[in-house]
Amino acid sequence: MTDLDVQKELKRLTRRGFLTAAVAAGAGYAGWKWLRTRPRVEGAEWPLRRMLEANETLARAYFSPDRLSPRFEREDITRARINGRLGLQSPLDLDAWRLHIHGAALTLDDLRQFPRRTMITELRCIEGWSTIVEWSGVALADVMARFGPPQLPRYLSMETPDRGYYVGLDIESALHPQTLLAFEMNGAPLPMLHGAPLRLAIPVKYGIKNIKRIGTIRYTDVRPADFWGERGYDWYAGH
Ligand SMILES: Nc1nc2c(c(=O)[nH]1)N[C@H]1C(S)=C(S)[C@@H](COP(=O)(O)O)O[C@H]1N2
Ligand SMILES: [Mo]
Repeated sequence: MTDLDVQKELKRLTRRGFLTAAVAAGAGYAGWKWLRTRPRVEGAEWPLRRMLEANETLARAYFSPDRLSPRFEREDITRARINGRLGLQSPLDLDAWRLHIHGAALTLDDLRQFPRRTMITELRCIEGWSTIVEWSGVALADVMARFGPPQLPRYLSMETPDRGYYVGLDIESALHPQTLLAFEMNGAPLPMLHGAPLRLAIPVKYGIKNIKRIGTIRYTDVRPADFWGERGYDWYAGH
């Protein structure tokens, strides 16, 4: 499939999914009730879930580690916006913080030993807005190569130290060259509400996967729990 075909197909499927919902809604309360009483599949009524699954299949087919998310210039950087404080409410002692990964407990200085990476990319929220941000940190793939099993499993999960927020990632997206463990944002240390001391910057995914204040990274072959995935959003959340 060419880019254009994929874009068209995605549009068509999305439209069809929305149409199912719109028809149900248009039929008035009865229709809405019908939609809302469809059996739930992983947290969403099936017509909606079918749409999300179609999107995931296409996004996966479309996904390639060589496909880079658009990069921007310094002058494109927009005013930062704070969204989502789940897992950020408990007090955090920055000196005591560690990244727990594959039996290791790493400090920020340990992470700084990896090659430094900087990128200016779009952070796109499913709510419909986006910001352009400069992120600096290290490639998650580099850290995984050092702190991970020789044979990588299919998934990886990340959670905040208090487990108030958690995301699941397919291993391909985790290994993507633009997937960073970021400790700086727009040229300054990561502010608290943007996820200090360490967050995920993953422009191939929607904002929901860009977890702030990472405490633990785990490897697994079982599709991991995902905060918004459990609440009916697309688990894959690629765009
Ligand atoms: N720990 C944590 N990380 C999170 C969230 C959250 O609620 N808690 N919200 C997510 C959502 S929905 C978005 S859009 C981005 C927003 O990042 P920002 O606040 O740095 O703009 O963070 C993501 N990471
Ligand atoms: Mo978001």
